[in-house]
Amino acid sequence: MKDYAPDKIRNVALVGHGSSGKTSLASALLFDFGATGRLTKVDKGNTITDYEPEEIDRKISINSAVCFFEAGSHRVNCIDTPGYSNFLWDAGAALRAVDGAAVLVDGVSGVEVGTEKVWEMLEEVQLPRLFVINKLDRENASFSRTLESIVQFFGRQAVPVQIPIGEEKDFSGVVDLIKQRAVTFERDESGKFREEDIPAGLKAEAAKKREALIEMIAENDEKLMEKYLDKGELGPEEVHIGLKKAVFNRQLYPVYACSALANIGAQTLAEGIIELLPSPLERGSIKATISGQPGTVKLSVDEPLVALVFKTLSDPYTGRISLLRVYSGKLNPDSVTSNVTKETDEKLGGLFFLQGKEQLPAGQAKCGDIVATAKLKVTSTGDTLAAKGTEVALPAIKFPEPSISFAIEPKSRADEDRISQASHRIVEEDPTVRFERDPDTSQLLISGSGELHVRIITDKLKKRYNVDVELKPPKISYKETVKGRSDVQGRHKKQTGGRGQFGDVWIKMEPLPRGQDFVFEDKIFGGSIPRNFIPSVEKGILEARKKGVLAGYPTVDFKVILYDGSYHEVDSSDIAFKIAASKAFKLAMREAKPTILEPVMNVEVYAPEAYMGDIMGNLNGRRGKLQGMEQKGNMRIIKATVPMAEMLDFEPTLTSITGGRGSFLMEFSHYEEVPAHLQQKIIAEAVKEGRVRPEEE
Ligand SMILES: Nc1nc2c(ncn2[C@@H]2O[C@H](COP(=O)(O)OP(=O)(O)OP(=O)(O)O)[C@@H](O)[C@H]2O)c(=O)[nH]1
Ligand SMILES: [Mg+2]
Repeated sequence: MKDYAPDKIRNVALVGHGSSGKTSLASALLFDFGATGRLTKVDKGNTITDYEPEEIDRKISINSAVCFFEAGSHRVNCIDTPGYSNFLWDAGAALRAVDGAAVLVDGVSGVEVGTEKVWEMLEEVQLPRLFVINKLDRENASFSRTLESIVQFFGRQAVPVQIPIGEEKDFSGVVDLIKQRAVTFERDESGKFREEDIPAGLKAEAAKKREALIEMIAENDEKLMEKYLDKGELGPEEVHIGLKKAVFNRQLYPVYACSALANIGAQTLAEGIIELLPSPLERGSIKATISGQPGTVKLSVDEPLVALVFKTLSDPYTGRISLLRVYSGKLNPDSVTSNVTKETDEKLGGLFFLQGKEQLPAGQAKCGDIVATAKLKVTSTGDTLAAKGTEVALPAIKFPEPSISFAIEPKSRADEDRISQASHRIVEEDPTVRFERDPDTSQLLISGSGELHVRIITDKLKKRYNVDVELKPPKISYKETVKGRSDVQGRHKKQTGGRGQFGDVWIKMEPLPRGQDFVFEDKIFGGSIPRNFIPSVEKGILEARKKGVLAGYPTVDFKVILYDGSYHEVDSSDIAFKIAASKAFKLAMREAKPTILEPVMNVEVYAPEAYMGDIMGNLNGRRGKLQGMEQKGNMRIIKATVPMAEMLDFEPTLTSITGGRGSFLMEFSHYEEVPAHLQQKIIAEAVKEGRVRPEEE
């Protein structure tokens, strides 16, 4: 394979809301530049970057996938990232491997909730970026309306460098405002194009838009501004350099027009990626911690090795594959590097470039390259590998906490035996999944960032690891607390021949504000309970509080004051006081108006205005409380808090209300009391599950 110097490499992530066309765009680029022999399609399940069975089945991207194409003297490494909210964290990790991003926006829907989320992630890593308005061939697509929505959300720095020729079924190419030419594509998906003069009908608009673009470029550079004011125009070189600089400094975000599916506009976009996004060398440097101090790493082939593991793939056959971005220096196959994050050495095996799942041997990797290596021993996603003796650690990659749990039941004994190894493998690849045992029911719980996420994990368990499990309904993490005060005695006395058991405590219980968990206060004076037994009382309560008296859920937000008791010279013991305390806890809780708390989520719904009434009505029915409304362009944003238990089936409902034009995100907010009539149901359920017995003492 041809060797590309770092200044000839571009590393770009394709990011955007779910279904905006990232994978289709990657397919078009790979085909147009000869990396594939045919135009692959998401709907045919044959794309290079959606190769996992779970992706092909569902026609969505679940994992970021690396691919590349060679365009003239340049090599462009593309990371096709997932846009669906459950998997957006993986797009965030991919941003750590690239020097720029293309943000895709659906030309019919405009900016959606996922667009905003990827934008936040881009802001965090401060990457240069451009916009691609995609799907311009679709009915109701509009470049100008979508641009308006982009400007409303992200500011007037989003500036078109193209205008479309034709729209909807007539979309056939673009007018390039920079090079002042028209590029029209064949309508047969071949990607063949002709360069022509700007069509007469678009000349006036193109001239106006070009002037606006040149003004924006000049605005960001004093010298160019002077020249522009003087001459009323800028030379081609000045436009190029000025625009490139403004993109690099995130002062401008060029906007492109495209239909990935019809293969129109992908090549003109590739030109933009190569000409306007920075090479690894142009990026200059990145932040890092060097010997414990904040510092920067210079991006150069001649510096010592610094590389980031931004993703791990795990396969039952090939084992573990680590994907690396080399930021500085060179990486040789079979060399020993230092895993700075884990403070130990790591020996590498062979190196290869990835074209989707295909592995192409790489002789060496260097500054700017994205490579993979198999079977690293200690290294996991987010680790920095550096030359031995260098103490450079790149910032860690952030992963979200899971927000939903389901109980799973292995279908057979054999499945049960295999699950532990399989779950280990899955977590290695996807650090946002958790496998845990519920301490109360000893059921195995699987937690992830959404129902789809969890369903995909169970698919993986079955298809890749041959573990068949049944997914039970999701578990809501209820908690119990008290609303009133109580004052009770807990007494444990047993006399069965020989030495007896005796413990006796008096406690008061009172509620604490939400989020304060638990406080134990010792107010024993005058030795009614000897000091050495007091820790046993506390322990007894700590153990007992794991299960509330209503439905057996953990208890929170209350205080226990131990203020009196009695003991027996011979029969009192640690265990007797623990039991007495546990009895006292249950009594106290029963008498202090116990109640059940439920997790409440912050929910943000994005949808066109027309659907607002229906969405609000629906959220109302889910016990939602409206927190605010915003308008951005033709999009309305509803912010509400809604109990998690009511949100489990919101997604299909929203899709059906809005015909797929609405989107939403949710995250945990706080705990709140469950209304009384619903508490009865939770209690009945707990009795059925054997979590509590109705007459339990
Ligand atoms: N009409 C039209 N359909 C498109 C275009 N681009 C993509 N699609 C369709 O939109 C759907 C989603 O396309 P994908 O390429 O999978 O979108 P994505 O952004 O990769 O989606 P995720 O990875 O799941 O976030 C598929 O059915 C595509 O065929 C386009 O330019 N025009
Ligand atoms: Mg995709």
